[in-house]
Amino acid sequence: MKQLQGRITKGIGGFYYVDTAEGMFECRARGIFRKEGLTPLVGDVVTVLGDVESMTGTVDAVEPRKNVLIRPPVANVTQMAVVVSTSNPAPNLYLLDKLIASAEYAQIQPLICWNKTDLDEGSVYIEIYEKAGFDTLRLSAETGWNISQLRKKLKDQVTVFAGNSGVGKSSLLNQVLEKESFETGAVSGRVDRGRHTTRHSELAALPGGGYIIDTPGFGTLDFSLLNPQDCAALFREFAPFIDGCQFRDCSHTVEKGCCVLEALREGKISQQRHESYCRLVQEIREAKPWK
Ligand SMILES: Nc1nc2c(ncn2[C@@H]2O[C@H](COP(=O)(O)OP(=O)(O)OP(=O)(O)O)[C@@H](O)[C@H]2O)c(=O)[nH]1
Ligand SMILES: [Mg+2]
Ligand SMILES: [Zn+2]
Repeated sequence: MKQLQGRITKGIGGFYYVDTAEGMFECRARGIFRKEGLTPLVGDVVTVLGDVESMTGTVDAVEPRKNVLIRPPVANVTQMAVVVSTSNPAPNLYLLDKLIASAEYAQIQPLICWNKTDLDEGSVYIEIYEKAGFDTLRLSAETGWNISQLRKKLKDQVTVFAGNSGVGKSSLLNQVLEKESFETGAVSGRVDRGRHTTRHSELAALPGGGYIIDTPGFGTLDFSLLNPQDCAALFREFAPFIDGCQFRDCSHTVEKGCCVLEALREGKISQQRHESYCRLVQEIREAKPWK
């Protein structure tokens, strides 16, 4: 038996698949974890006691986690690639803004990936996000345009790919890996069937270092820990104006003399981003009327 460091890439039916310098080990978790109420997660950095002949072993220890995402359940994510298509389906900017906010909330770097630029350039939308200061890529999984740029951004990061169904997350990942690792599917009919082409979360190792995670497209996020007054901090381009706002309890939605609203009028903050902000505040207020 040999002690090895590795990363859990997949968990299925009580087995954990751990990527190590000596290859992939199929492991069981040590019984003690269950007693302690600890479930190893995809993304965990672990110590394995492994048998190199059979490539099987046990997960013996889990390193402290830097963060944990609930949906998908993944640990130690460093970057969220928020994928949005310029066309087919048309961009859902509220979902995009919510995904960005959830990345900011989890202190994960957002990377906005505009896919399907072969169908539509999408410049009107893209410029909003560039101006707001986000790392933004124009891509096409169909033609392979800018995939090398995407590879550079993914190097040595643990990147989760998020975005609604049909935007091309799996297609982009297949391009990055230069093989058909992930199942893709046609856009039409998905909603009717009520299911996604991608159904579980799994880390894939990148040849140059780093991991990527495909996720089933999702349209809802867990903001249950978030209060309305925390939302403004999740819209990074508001920051310089929030500090200047003279009202301590300003919601930055309707108040006269609000610096954020002033910046909005002057075009320093985009109308569309501020609308998403107001909608998110409203959504959280409705979910938590006591706040
Ligand atoms: N024209 C064009 N079509 C694309 C592009 N990328 C993906 N597609 C197509 O869009 C459809 C959906 O792609 P998927 O990669 O399965 O989308 P997904 O985001 O993984 O979807 P879920 O797994 O359901 O969340 C497929 O038919 C792809 O061929 C692109 O850049 N341009
Ligand atoms: Mg997919
Ligand atoms: Zn204000």
